[in-house]
Amino acid sequence: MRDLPTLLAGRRRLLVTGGAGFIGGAVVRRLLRESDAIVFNLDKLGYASDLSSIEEALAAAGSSDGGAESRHQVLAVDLADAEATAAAVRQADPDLVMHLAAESHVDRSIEGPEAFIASNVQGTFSLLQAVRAHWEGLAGERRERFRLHHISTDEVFGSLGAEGRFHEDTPYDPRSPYSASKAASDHLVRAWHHTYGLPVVLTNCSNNFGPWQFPEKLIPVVILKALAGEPIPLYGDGLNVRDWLYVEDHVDALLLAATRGELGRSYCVGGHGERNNREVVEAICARMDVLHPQGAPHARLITAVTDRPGHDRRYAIDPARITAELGWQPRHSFEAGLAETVAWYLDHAPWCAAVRDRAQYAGERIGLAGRS
Ligand code: NAD
Ligand code: TDX
Repeated sequence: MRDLPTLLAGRRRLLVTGGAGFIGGAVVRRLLRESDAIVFNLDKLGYASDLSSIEEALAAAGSSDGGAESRHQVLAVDLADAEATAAAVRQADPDLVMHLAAESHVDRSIEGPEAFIASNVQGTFSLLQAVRAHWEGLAGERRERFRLHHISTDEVFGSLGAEGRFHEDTPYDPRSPYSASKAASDHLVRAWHHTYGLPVVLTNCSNNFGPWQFPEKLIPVVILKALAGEPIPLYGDGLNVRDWLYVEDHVDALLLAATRGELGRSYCVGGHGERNNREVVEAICARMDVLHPQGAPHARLITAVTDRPGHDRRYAIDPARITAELGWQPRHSFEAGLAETVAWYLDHAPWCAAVRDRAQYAGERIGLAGRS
């Protein structure tokens, strides 16, 4: 990948929404480490948010988060609040917006869909209106260069059978409250491009994994259950397939699409990493046997539990467009990324405990919506 300053091509003021979350945090760290841009991190600082990875990165670079000249400025704003969002966009005065803020956990969307409509639909609408006003006020080169990059998911395309892969022309068919809210946000972004001319780029990515992911998603849940010697919950028959991508490879794709993607175009991102859930869980248990032999064999903890309501069977991405047009390639194999991730969680047990405590989430099953 080209170096970041070359990609940014003089864009100095970057607004990242959701930068206190898992993927947004990885984007912010990369921007702080590899460019001299000022990053405005707009986040409602919700249950899944944590800034310690960014604070660590700033400390390593010998810089802090406090001063007026700080390269990292946190804007604690809920996008569902249109006025606060407009004020935050005016304050950031951005050359580029990367929109990652969203409620992101499917199980929580089954339990409480309202928050997903508020953040993902209403929030994206507020942001689009605020960004449109900002862009219409720009002139000259700043207006020419400006873009909004909307970050979305492969789940908008629905569920695959045994064959085929999602691509940019796959019809939308979302089936969970989460994926429906993300599909709605994609449609809003495209509408603002077609109707108002807002310069946008979209990406739809498959399942991410890596360090600093809030421990409610499959991979960190399994690591922490195995470490605690507790039953590892495998939904249904364990044969649902996801296309796993290491988070830093997603960040590569996002920075390419945000800066080099064709306006109005979307790019599917996936890592050629298809695995069924049983394979993923067994691979984690095997790593745990090496790194935490006291608990071996961890696979004895794998426990079939009631399936997720409406559980999508298979996701898989054909990343041919982003590979051919933008030169993107994943740099981590699933095995290498997983080994790093398992080791990272074992080294960060206090962080996991602290973020779970703060979120009042102890690792219990969510999202059965009345089933048991
Ligand atoms: P995350 O839950 O770890 O972080 C999301 C962040 O957005 C949180 O810090 C949260 O506080 C913030 N946020 C949510 N609603 C907000 C609002 N109304 N106003 C301001 N901030 C708000 O999620 P993630 O896994 O980092 O996902 C980031 C984005 O990438 C999401 O848009 C998600 O749909 C998309 N995505 C995620 C994956 C994945 O596997 N995790 C895959 C493809 C796409
Ligand atoms: O304890 C579990 N046991 C289990 O079998 C959990 C938490 C999940 N699962 C299954 C459900 C899925 O088939 O594992 C698979 C992965 O589940 P999640 O980690 O919850 O991810 P998924 O539902 O696939 O959605 C993720 O990928 C796409 C992200 O959470 C989304 O934000 C992203 O858009």
